[in-house]
Amino acid sequence: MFSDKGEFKEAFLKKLEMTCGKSFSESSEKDQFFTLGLMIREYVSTEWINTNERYRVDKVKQVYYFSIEFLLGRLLHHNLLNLGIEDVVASGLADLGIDLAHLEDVESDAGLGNGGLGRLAACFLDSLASLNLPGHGYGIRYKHGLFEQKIVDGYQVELPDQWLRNGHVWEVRKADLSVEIPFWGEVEVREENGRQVFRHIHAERVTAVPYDMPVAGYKTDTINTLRLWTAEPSRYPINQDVLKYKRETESISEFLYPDDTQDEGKILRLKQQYFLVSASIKSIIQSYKRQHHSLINFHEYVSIHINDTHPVLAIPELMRVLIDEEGLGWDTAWGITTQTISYTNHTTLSEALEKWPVRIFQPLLPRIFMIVNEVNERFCSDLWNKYPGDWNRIESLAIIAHNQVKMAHLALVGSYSVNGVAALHTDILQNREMNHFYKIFPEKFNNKTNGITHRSWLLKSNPSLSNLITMGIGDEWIRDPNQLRRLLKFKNDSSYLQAISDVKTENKKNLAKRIRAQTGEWINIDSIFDIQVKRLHAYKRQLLNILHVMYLYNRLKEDAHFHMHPRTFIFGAKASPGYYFAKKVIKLINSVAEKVNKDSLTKDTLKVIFLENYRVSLAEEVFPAADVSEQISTASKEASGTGNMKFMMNGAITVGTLDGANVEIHEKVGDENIFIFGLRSDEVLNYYQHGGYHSMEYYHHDKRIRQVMDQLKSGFFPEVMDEFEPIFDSLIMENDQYFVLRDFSSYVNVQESVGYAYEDQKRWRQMSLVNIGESGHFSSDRTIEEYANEIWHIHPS
Ligand code: 26V
Repeated sequence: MFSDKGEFKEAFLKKLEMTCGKSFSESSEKDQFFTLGLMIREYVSTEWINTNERYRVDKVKQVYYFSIEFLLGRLLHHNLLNLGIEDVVASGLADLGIDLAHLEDVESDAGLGNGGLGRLAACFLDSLASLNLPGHGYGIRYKHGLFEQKIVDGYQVELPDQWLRNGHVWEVRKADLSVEIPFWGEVEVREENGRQVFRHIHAERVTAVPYDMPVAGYKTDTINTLRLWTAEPSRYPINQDVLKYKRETESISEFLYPDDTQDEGKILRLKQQYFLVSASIKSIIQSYKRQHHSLINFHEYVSIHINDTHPVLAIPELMRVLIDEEGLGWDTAWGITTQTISYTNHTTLSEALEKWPVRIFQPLLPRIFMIVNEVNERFCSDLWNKYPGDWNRIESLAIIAHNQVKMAHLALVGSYSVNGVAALHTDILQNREMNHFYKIFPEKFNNKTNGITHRSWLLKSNPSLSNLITMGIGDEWIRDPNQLRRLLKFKNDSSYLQAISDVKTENKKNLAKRIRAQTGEWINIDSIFDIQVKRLHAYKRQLLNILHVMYLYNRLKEDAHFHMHPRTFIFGAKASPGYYFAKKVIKLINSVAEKVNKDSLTKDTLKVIFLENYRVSLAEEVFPAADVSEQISTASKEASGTGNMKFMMNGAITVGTLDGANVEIHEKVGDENIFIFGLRSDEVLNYYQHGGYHSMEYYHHDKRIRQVMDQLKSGFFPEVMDEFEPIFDSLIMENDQYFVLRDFSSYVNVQESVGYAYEDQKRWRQMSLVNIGESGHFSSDRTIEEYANEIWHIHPS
């Protein structure tokens, strides 16, 4: 059906009539998209079944990646590429007068994630399948993913995301594989044959219904599964408010939580977490039992990976199943569990570490709480033997303390592997944040530097560059991204460098066109496209970037001789709805944009653009068009970053601090091909530990800073009088926790050298080439191979 264009067209037209009940001439783009999607899903179904059959018959060890987020974006083009049918489909459709690119635009983003953590999960699924590894994702099918962002008068406004409005063509509902999840109620304890037996009674039951999506590897036979759960009512209770029950159950899979400081106390979020792990473990055990008689060797065939602590209740839930349902003793169950579960930590920010009040946890999950309590007691008693009398240490390591359940501690105790996501991050975990645990369980700790799938972030999103690469070194790099290093031989080949630069210009034109359509702004293609796209957080320091823009504006206004290469500063960022400071920064960026872009003196040199509703599908247009990648977090705060890798792979040059994976990017490309500035992580941590930073001094001693800071309060933005005072206060009165002013001067200097470097186009193009050539290391194929070999012990099948 997809091997021959004629056959494809015929099948497409027939399918369209059958599914939409319309003739081709009456059909809409939506109909056509849906038809094509269905055809693809049916096309993979045989291989999908075969893959599962192979795993089952060969009893291969499989990994299940539990994640509260999967940020997939759109899948049409992705699937066409991986299945190797893009050309047939595109040309077949073209014959029918359909532009494939238009059909792609019909698809909504599956935005079931906040940012890096959720996108990492999506990249991992692609690498697992492409490497023929038996690995599946388990998550929640949120009715509403991350909110849609509108900018109104420069302010962020949130609208609910409606990605399921037109259905989701890639999924298959499997109601027969539903499982029931109990909440609330009590635990009844009885003695049976000299053994304590636990029964969860009077519970409120919710049905978890799986929706499966095929995950096709790049030109392989492997089709893995992403299983997303939906919450539905179980049997309706008699004599109760049926509508209320329906509403309450369905609310579990209604919304993705936007990461938020006020997480504390949100029962629904804890419900979501237990819902995910309980449903997933039940389903894994069901299929495991179809192949094996006993659960004793479970860990030899199953690895469960928890993406951050959100799914950490997998630990007590697996214990519960093994003990209460399978009749194993505590020690046996604990042995199996702690050889099954592995855990990735994605942040050291204390405000992001999950803690649940016992008063919420215990009534909602009474049996799970008992198990966590038992785990805690046993762990504390081990600690007591190891550190007799050291109460302070025991208190700080306990899983339950001060009436709170600490999810990271549970993960550390109940798993066999704990990894950070970049070398620096792992180092900080081991030697600082989790040092006490590292001393107890040194063998558990390891590093797995993040990666991105080069198939999505280069092959798919930047076809012109991909073609050029293939022309230069053949197409082996698609299977083996390390081959990209072979590009380095073109370092002195001016025609190849020119061609790379031409591709960049073409991509910049495309982005400029979109910006023009959305904002009405004309962008100078010869300006440096300087881009910062990521969630808005104080530690990521979008503020440093925009304050620098204000400084440049001042220079241009005050000094007729001031020279700078024209620059377009592009931002894209969503702020968590309750994050007051982050929203102020968005408003500031938009106010600066308004002022700078209108000023006839500066508008040809300086432009500021805020891209509304930054999301995966927009990201795919942004990275290929970047000259400069802004990775300017306060050192020690960004666990890894993955946007940094996407920019690098598309030939942008990083302006960054030595934070997260920037450190490793720097090691790969060398000093000459990156712009490093600012405090180092040990300097930052030193300041936190010993004090010594007084932001006020920088305000007084650096008149560039003083001018910009005063403009936040004066009539610089006439229509918003005291709007930015909270920003001023956080920098001056609250002593600037993120060292924005401390790093300002260093940032100004490095940005000046960026401008000079760009004007030496030969040098710039060489830098760009080196970045592309060295980016293969940051493919998630490398990352996944490390996880497979060193943590999961799974093999290609
Ligand atoms: C959550 C919160 C919630 C409370 C307010 C502050 C805050 C700050 C950060 C987070 C994110 C926690 C987990 C996370 O998404 N980490 C990201 O994971 C990426 C994939 O490993 C990594 O590249 C990013 O550096 C890391 O921030």
